[in-house]
Amino acid sequence: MRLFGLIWTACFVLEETQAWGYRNGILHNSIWLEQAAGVYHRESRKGRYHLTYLEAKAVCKFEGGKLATYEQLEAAQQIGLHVCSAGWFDRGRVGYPIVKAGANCGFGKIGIVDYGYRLNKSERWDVYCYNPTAKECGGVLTDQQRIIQSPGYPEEYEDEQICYWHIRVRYGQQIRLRFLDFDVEDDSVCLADYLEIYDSYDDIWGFVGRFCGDELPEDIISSGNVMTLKFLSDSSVTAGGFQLEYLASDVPFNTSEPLSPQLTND
Ligand SMILES: [Ca+2]
Repeated sequence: MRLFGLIWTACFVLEETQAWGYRNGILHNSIWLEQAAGVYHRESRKGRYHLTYLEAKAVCKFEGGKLATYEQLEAAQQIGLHVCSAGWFDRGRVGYPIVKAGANCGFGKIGIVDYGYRLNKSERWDVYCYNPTAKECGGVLTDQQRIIQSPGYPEEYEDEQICYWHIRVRYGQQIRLRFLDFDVEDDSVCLADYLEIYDSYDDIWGFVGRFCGDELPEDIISSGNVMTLKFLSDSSVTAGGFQLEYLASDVPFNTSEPLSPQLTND
């Protein structure tokens, strides 16, 4: 029985790994897409709502974590985790965290939308895992100002990295990105390694640009209070990596101003 379990897990994980990749022109990976307080949302690489309770457990375990508890999900929601997809969490419960009420998600509710303990563990949902130590890259950033670096910076980044950073500042604020250092494997159309910037909650809408090479990109200013950064490296050739700083502001940015608040004595 134990051996069967082991084989099952190995087959499941292998299948999950193979299903990784592009779907509808979008590289599909949600491991680090949403993460706060060690909690992150994960869907099967086959797509949304494909995981049974047993499979959901295996996904979290494979990544060194476990199913999030209701309390952990609640703590993550309180610092900004907002995912419009129901997932398994500890003890066979299903739900999702909502920060901003919307017509299409959460029935206008803010907090944990709770579907309760499911009797049928073969139902298929996404999953919410908890792993406070595995944050290699990416995450949800809610600070007013912060430095973002490629994994391992100032060392070279590694092959096959996928990081998502979600910057979420107060409603009504704007975000300005300033690049401090930039060196990503160069190719003419940035197909190998790249950093992409989105003026939105995800990597589907609001595409701003894709960057590679060693030319320092210009400052980028958001239209709203959220931005998404995605860094991807392929299986060969790395480079020095990047470092950038973001700053939030209550008043619209003047494009001629420097990003950092200048501390002067006057
Ligand atoms: Ca590369």
